[in-house]
Amino acid sequence: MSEKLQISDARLEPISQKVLAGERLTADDGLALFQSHDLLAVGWLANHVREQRHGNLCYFNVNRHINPTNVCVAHCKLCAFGRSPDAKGAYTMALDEIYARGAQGVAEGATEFHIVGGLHPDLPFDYYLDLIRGLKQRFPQVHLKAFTMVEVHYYARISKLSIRDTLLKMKEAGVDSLPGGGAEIFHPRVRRIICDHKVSGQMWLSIARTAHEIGLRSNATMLFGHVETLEERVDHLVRLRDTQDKTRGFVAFIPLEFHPANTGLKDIPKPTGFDALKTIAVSRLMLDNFDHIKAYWIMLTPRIAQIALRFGANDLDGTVVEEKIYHDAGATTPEHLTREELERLIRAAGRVPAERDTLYNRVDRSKMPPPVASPTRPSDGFIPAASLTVN
Ligand code: V47
Repeated sequence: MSEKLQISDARLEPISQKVLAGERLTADDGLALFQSHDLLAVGWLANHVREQRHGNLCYFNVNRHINPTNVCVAHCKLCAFGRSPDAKGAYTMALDEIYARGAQGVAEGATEFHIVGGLHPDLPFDYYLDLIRGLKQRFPQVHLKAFTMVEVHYYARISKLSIRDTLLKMKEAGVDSLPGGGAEIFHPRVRRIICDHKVSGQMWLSIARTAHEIGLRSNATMLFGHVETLEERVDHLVRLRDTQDKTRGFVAFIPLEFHPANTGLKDIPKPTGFDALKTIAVSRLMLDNFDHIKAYWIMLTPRIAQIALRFGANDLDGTVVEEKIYHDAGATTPEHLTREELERLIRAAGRVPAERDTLYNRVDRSKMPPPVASPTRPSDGFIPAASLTVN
């Protein structure tokens, strides 16, 4: 990217002055940024803010996704993952199966389990609490980032508890933070089309606020590139920014690119790389109170995610290992990148890799007990702790 800002779209001039002066952007500014085709200028500004906050560092973590069930009563049009209980491919993991996955993750050095699943019609809330207790008991050192606002809402309903009490029980069982999924686009017009049985945008934000109030931090996402307008994207970002002003509980923001294959919206063309990079850049510029913007390589592809590190993103997410939500929706990316591969992508973008935990504390492998090679995936990117260095 050029050392100097070069603007070819005159509408970006006043916005660039605000960004350089550290002033908050308005919804109209956000819209102008989204409407602009001057991607390099938008990216330059986002990169400027990103470097002010994080210098040259790019974060990643060693994590493992666990999706306990894909059985789901919501039947969202946007989703290719959820199944009816008797549908082909429907599964629900026994708790021992989940613990075995956890053990495998720990053997590979995971510091986080990212746990999300479908809204199962028959599993009681206790299944999820036992799952968390069991993982925490076995792997107390691993951060459990578990259950989206949508799942929390469902558990409250099936257990007849308030949202607050549901969250308190989750916390007591060992949930450390919440992932950012299920936010989609908050505007009701969009939700009616893509996920009409899911919690409203307002409810999603209210649950996030309650989680933050009881000391559970969370991430936030935005699913882009389907039926939403640019105004609705801006509205989504502004609502998140307003909530963050109140709670400061959001850790990271993850723009999620829509994958249409095998969904009820399969005729919608996939978002372009141009749109993905612009959305990451505009998110960085609008969300001035979010520290971290993730380029989730699983959905962006490692190539676009790498470029995003110069367009506002400061994190590549993690090693992941097993991913179902995007791969059921036709993603052709790998399900796993090794730590070495993540570091190579980061270095090749001129950034300095920094391993982090879920809350962005630096991970120093030299101070951790060495992971043991996994019995089931012995040579898949496993690097003994002794050979790891923290930058
Ligand atoms: O909530 C579902 C989205 C989300 C599709 O918090 C789809 O660190 C695209 O939230 N095409 C789950 N997207 C993933 C998620 C996430 C990912 C990585 C990190 C974190 C974090 C959170 O994926 C869902 C939904 O918004 N999704 N189906 C689809 N066909």
